[in-house]
Amino acid sequence: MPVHNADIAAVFEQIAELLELQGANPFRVRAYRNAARTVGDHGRDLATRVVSGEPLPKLPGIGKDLSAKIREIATTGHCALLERLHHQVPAALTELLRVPGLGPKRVRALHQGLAVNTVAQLRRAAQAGRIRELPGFGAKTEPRILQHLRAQAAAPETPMLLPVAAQYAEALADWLRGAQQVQQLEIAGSYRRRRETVGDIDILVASDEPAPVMQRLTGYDEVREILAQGSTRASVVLACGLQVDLRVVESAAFGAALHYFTGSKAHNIAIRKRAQARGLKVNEYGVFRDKARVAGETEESVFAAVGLPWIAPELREDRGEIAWAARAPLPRLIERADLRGDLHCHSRASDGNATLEELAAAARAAGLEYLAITEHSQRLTIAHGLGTERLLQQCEEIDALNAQLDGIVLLKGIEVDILEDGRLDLPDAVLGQLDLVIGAVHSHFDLSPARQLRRLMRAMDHPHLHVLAHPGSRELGKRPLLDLDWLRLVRHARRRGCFLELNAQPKRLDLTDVHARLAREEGVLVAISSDAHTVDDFSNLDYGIGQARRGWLEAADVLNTRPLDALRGLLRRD
Ligand code: DGT
Ligand code: CA
Ligand code: CA
Repeated sequence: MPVHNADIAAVFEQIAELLELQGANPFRVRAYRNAARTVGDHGRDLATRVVSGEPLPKLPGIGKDLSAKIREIATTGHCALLERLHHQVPAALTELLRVPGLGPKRVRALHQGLAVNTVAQLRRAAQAGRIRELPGFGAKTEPRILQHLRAQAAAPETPMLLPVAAQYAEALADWLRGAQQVQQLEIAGSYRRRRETVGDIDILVASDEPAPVMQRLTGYDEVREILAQGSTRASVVLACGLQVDLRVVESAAFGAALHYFTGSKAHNIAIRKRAQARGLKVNEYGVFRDKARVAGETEESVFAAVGLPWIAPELREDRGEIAWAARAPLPRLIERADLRGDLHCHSRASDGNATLEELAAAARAAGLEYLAITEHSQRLTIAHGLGTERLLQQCEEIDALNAQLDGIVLLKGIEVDILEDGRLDLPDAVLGQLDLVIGAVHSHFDLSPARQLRRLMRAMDHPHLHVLAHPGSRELGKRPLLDLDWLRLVRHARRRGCFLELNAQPKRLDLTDVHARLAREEGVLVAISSDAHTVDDFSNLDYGIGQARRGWLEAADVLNTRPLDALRGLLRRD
């Protein structure tokens, strides 16, 4: 069974959690967590290299010990350290870490003080009012825990993040392309629409002879279960839990099938209605007038048959794209090559794991002309946030580095914490010396909607704040979007000359597609930023672009498509 980077990353992440629960040295924990991120984000399968005898590439933060673990996992599929930790730490304890407000320290306190090892025991302890007796736990914790457990029971399982699904889907697609008689192959569905999470993978193949590709799918060694199998369609479940639907059609119907299986369902239904009004029928085999197929070989032909230009997959959500396309040109959606810079990243000075030089080189290699260094500020002690002194020292380092760098300019920035009342975590005099100030919320996510809005608006009132970073504070699968009046927030940003970030970390993608579109409509520029913590993280930008396209953004709607001079002009706030 091949091991993917995501599998190795998952092992390291589990090790980090278990070590944390044991109260291990925080540096050791951080090393595993950073390694998980580095490996997970790495573009090529490390296991393939190990198995084929190639040396591992030099990866930041991955020394001898971690390299040996990567080899171990790649060749055996196991990790002895993880297994040892599993024996030492009750397995269900890691589940308790998913409960908001419960970090490793508190989980350990629950375990040691109340013998709470499982979610069920946690619920009983909360119901019995025993948790408030533990030192460090307030009376508010119990209702919060119970509320979370109720919500969790009601919520469906979290779907897979797009880049994780991509690792499995692209590897499988490559394998299937090796089958005889495959004329065309596309991954359709929510994956092609670049949705932030995908439920399952839909693969579409054009072929006059379906049997070889069907056999190649069921013979794939990651297939765990075959759910359904016919002569032209199959559904399987991969070892990672991801379901894959394969459909094989003749070339003459490929465009129609691609359109149908790309969806969304709501978009398809709207197209079908439009076709009906013209006396046409649309299905996955083509567009038909009576019995005659009038279109179907390409997607363009399908759209043209119903009087429309081709609509990019990212727009196909039945959010007005059809009516728009019928009367006016659709936006020219932004592309990755339009980005000239990146306005959010972290070096080793806070919680990243690369040096300034390494980040600069990686950003330049990613085709960028400028990169803002935006460490965390002092309040965020777990992320080694910078106070005034360390920040000013970093500014000097950046000046010195810029004097040597070629082809890229580093900007002096900060990701300053927005405090509970909307004040910023560093003095004005310091913020005023920087090229770029982005502000972000990292605490007090549960204020009332009105107070939360006031907090963010007050932060934007601040004369030095340029960009509101990850404005919705969500983490997919972990923390929902802030409950806010988004229209008021966006309009306030426009009034104040602030910009809104679309944080491109795959677990954030915040602004969401809908809110990015709102920003465009209200005339607020969006910064698409990687929030890189490692040199590999500039690949996040691809996912940010996907989300921006889902939000109808053009290059002109995005702050960091501007040349550096123009950017500096826009950052002047008077
Ligand atoms: P997912 O997998 O939940 O992330 O989302 P999708 O959009 O990939 O949905 P999926 O895999 O259930 O179906 C793939 C596409 O097939 C979907 O986007 C549109 C099309 N489709 C599925 N069921 C229907 C249907 O009942 N009517 C129509 N018109 N299209 C459908
Ligand atoms: Ca799907
Ligand atoms: Ca499907």
